[in-house]
Amino acid sequence: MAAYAGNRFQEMIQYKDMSLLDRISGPADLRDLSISELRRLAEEVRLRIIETVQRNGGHLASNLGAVELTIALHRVFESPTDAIVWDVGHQCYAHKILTGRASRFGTLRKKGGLSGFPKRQESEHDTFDTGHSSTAISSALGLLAARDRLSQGGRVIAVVGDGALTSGLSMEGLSNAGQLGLPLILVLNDNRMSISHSVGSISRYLSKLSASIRYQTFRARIDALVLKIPRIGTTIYAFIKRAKRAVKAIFFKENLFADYGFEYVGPIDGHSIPALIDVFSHVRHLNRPVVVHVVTKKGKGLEKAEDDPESFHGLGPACPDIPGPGTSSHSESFTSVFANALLSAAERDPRVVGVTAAMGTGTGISKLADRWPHRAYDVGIAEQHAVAFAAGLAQGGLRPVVAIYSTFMQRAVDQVFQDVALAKLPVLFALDRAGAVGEDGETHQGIYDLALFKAMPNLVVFAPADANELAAFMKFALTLDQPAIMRYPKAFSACPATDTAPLELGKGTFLRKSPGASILVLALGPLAHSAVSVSDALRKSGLKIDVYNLRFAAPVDEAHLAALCAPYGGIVTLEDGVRSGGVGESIGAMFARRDNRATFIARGFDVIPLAQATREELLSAAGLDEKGIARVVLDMAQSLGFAEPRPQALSSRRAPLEVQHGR
Ligand SMILES: Cc1ncc(C[n+]2csc(CCOP(=O)(O)OP(=O)(O)O)c2C)c(N)n1
Repeated sequence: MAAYAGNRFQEMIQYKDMSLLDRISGPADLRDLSISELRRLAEEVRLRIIETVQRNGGHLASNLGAVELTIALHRVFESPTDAIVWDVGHQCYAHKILTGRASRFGTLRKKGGLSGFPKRQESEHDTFDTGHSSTAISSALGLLAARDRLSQGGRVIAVVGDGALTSGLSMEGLSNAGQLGLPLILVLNDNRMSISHSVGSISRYLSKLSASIRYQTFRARIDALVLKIPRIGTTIYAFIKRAKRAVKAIFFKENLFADYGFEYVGPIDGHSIPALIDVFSHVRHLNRPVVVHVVTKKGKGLEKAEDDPESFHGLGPACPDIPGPGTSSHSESFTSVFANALLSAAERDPRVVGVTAAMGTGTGISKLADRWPHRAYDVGIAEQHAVAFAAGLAQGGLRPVVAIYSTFMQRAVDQVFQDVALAKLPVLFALDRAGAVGEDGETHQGIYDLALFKAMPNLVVFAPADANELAAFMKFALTLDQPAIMRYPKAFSACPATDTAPLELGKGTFLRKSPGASILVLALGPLAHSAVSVSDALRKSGLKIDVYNLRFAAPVDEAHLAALCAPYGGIVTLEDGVRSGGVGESIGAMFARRDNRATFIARGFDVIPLAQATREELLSAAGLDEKGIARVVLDMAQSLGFAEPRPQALSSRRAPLEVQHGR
């Protein structure tokens, strides 16, 4: 607590014993509370969020900003009959706390614990499972259309941030909502921030619109003053009220949302519980689509988060990150290696520019922006646009580097295919957070990119094993006359000085090779270094395991790979992605085509939603940690007659995701 707490929170601790939260078992309990009790409840909820995020990590600033809004929504609407749809879902902590999950809130983002995002499996109050941005208007509208068709009651409320609104998907939803005219309630939670400052014309437009909040405050003061005038005060007040309505009508005609076919109410102070309750109580009776524009402060109530909402958007858990395999205290995150490599590339080549979709800091593009603001484009939460835009940049003669998290790149699969790959344009994609991602859970895992992109024409797919390879590939890719993807995890890189073999398109490199070795591990990305650690450990007990770093998932020089695999009796592939459609499956198919009869095992993730846990826990469950790799090669060596029965400690458990293709 101490690290975060301002004075206000120290005071709150004093009345923690008389917790109002303990009296809330569901949203209905909010209806018995007075406004001052609701305000106190907001403080308690804030404290609970801060304490938990400090321990477990998670989204802090967005959640602190949405506390009063959440309380007012649950006070007025009757969830789950009235469905609340949270866009992205990263701001749903207060909602979770108020909908019967306060006692489990300490398990947030832990393996087997509460998700950091809405999850239908967790509660009937969670309408959709989310994590990716800008879907709420569309999915809420669909739900409303279904309810309308099936003559079911209940209001549907979409809560969308100003950042999420900038996405094309939100605009598509707005357009369709205006067309259908169903009574969708769209709460626009405008804090002027995405993760960084909101960008783009829509954002500028919202700022202009919000400027009128000053007008409303001024008006409220005038009202109060006028009412104090003896005798004629009430008459003047009634006159002003009529005039105000007229002013309001003129103002709203100019409104973008009105043009889309929505009623518009706002802007409203999103931290004033009575104002929010008042407006929600009115709009719940409307029979047309309505936008309630709410202005909030990201990080509200916590000084540091209010001052620097970007740094407090998402926080890691209290314990330091556990370094990846083979790392030393000098190791660096892949993200940081990428950011520096991009700077060097930009220094060498003035055609190099960077593109990010609202993730400048997370991807490292912000480093380029700091140095050359005009060579870094933040396009907002608009992955599809980012890719098509990069196609244009490349067609125009630049060398764009587009940095997007693996999971969010799923949004732009078709733009990668049509606008970049088919057109063979030299765009370099840097997919950060590839592989098992961890605590953000199912929606954020980066395990599908290999299967999605490796089958696309002209597209090189590369996975650096370490920092050296990432930097080398940046140089290499920017000399290619074709597009390339480079995918790497949120992890620290091992940087052994030994791996300096030059890059050759479609070929990998041996990291361990000894005469007479009977088993070969083919590994993609940083798992190659885990395999090296295992190989070195087993060598001490006399077992020789060779390790080949595949480097490329596409293209693969099949003849070269087949020839180097030929001498081995057993082959294991390792990849930090789904096995189906992955490199292991392709290599297995190649062996079948070429009649390679080695015993073959492909390790990777099954095609089942990969739930939240630490990255280490996820790799371990899939048999992709050092212990799991040792287990599989020892098993194989034993079945091939090259090893003594393995020690008990290793034989206790077989990884559940393993496939045997022994022939
Ligand atoms: C498709 C997609 N791209 C990027 C992200 C990463 N992301 C999570 S929250 C967020 C900012 C959302 O801003 P806003 O909607 O204004 O909500 P706020 O955090 O400001 O409350 C971003 C970019 C995402 N979740 N989904």
